[in-house]
Amino acid sequence: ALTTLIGPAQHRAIAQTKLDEGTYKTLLVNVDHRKQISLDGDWHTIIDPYGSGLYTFHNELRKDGYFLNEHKDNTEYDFSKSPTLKVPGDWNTQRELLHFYEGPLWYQRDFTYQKKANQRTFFHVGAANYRSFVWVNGKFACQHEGGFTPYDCDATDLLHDGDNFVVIAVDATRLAEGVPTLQTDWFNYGGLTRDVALVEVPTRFIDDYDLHLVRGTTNQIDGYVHVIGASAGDKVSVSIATPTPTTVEATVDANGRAAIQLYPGGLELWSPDHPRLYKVQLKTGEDTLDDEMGFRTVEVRGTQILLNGKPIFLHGVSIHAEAPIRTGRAYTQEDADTLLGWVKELGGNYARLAHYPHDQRMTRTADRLGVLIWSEIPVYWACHFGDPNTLALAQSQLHEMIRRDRNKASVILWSVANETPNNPERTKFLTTLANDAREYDPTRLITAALLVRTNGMTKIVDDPLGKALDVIGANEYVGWYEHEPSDIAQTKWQIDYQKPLIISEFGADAKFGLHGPADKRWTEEFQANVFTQQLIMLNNIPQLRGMSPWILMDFRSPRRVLPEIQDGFNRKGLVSEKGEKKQAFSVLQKAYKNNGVGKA
Ligand code: GCB
Repeated sequence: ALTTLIGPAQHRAIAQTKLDEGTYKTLLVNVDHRKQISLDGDWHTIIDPYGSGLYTFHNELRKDGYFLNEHKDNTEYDFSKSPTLKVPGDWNTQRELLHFYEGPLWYQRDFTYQKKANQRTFFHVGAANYRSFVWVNGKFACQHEGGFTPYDCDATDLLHDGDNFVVIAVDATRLAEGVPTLQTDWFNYGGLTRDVALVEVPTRFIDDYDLHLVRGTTNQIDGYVHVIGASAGDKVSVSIATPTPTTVEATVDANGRAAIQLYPGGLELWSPDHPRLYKVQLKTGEDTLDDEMGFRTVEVRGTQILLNGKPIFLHGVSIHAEAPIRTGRAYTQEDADTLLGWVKELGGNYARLAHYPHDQRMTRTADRLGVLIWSEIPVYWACHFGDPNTLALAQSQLHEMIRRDRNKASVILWSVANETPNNPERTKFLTTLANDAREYDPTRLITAALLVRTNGMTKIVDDPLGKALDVIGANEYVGWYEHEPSDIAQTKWQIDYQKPLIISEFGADAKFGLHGPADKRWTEEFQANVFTQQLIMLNNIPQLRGMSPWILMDFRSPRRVLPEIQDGFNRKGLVSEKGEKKQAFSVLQKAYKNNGVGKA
């Protein structure tokens, strides 16, 4: 009953449509180093709240939907006369009319193309929130569900020489059984929110690889290269431009996979203080793929997190993919430089990228700047943990996240969830995800942000999900959602796991420029005091190994409606959405710069 209040049946029709053929099967790794024909820019758009571009008046799938991009006498739409939106970019902040619109919305663009022999062409979408359907020259190419991970659809046979067009229907309608589910504390920016491009590869090409430093060593790099279009016995080579450049050749097996092992000479290990990246080149047949990679190990020993074998403390902050100054979904290099620049300015060595995978520019930039990264899938709050389709969806987003970023030295933590309700169904669901992540990438640490129980002035970490994790993440809001700031320092902690603990969130709202006494909520002084008291409390937790307070910058959230203070923004930022620093910024900066918290 509630779902019909959200929108008429057809409003949800596109988001819930499953077209049977063409679900993408390929996901190109390191696509930003591939030759691309960018399709960024102005796309024609049609707002289609009833889904009439895909459904007939009796709600059957149309054979002549908007995807045909027709111009007949009786055609009742015309992309060429419809207004444009910028790609990449959420639609909500580009046109006032679309501020709270969740879709569906149709995108169309013309482009010219020349087919080349012995080549495959993929249509790459960096991210489209939440579901999207791609047609090339009127033919269905692929669909994707999940708003924060990339996909590639094979357009080789759909393209022709000369004029071509592509139509993408994007629906950001929230679905109860989706990932994320209906309720979140962030804005549901819809649209083609990241780069769109054509990517050309030879018919035999590298789609995926993994190269990582082996734990306990300082010069052994293991992994694999996966090749599409290869025959067993085909060769691949991997070169690393260390002071003594090292190349290894390997042979592809019947599954297209070549195991790699090499010992580069003079390898300097990557760390936040020394974010050394090396040029890496992979080759097979006509395909050459370059990368820039750092090499380091990360592991847990008792309650320690070890980076390159040495204990490390994570001085960090949480970040949403929200664009500084202009607001809206972040996607530019400048956005990444600004956000991660603030982390460096704080004296931080770590960022939690909440609550979904961010644009690849963030992890690339973190590699370059030396910022350790926690990366997360949007399994957030009350997902439908009993639904096997929801699990499959979470698994595909987990896979896509790991696959895209597994060659980034900065990324050390995969998080499977945030603040989920503690019940057996949920524990089973998330344990499956944690085990999947570990199996898919045994070189990193698995975590989740747990809710913490309260008993009087004691915070208790005993969520059974902790058993499945390498590192315990815990969110707590002592001094904001519970108790007063003056209670924080006396709060005791009972942690049932002998594992490293990261306080993945704490914080308080403050409106930039609002001043008053330290016990007056919403003022900068109140927030600064919460940070001061929290740092005292956190210093007394012996197994604390890191923190990522909530949050670097104010971000848009429809839940935050208090006039004159929130006005549609969660105000827990250390800086406002315009980049103005609040007092708490310098409280945290002083602590991080003086190493005033967290002795590893
Ligand atoms: C939380 C959530 C985060 C919210 C934050 C808040 O615990 O993990 O997404 O934005 O609290 O401000 O309430």
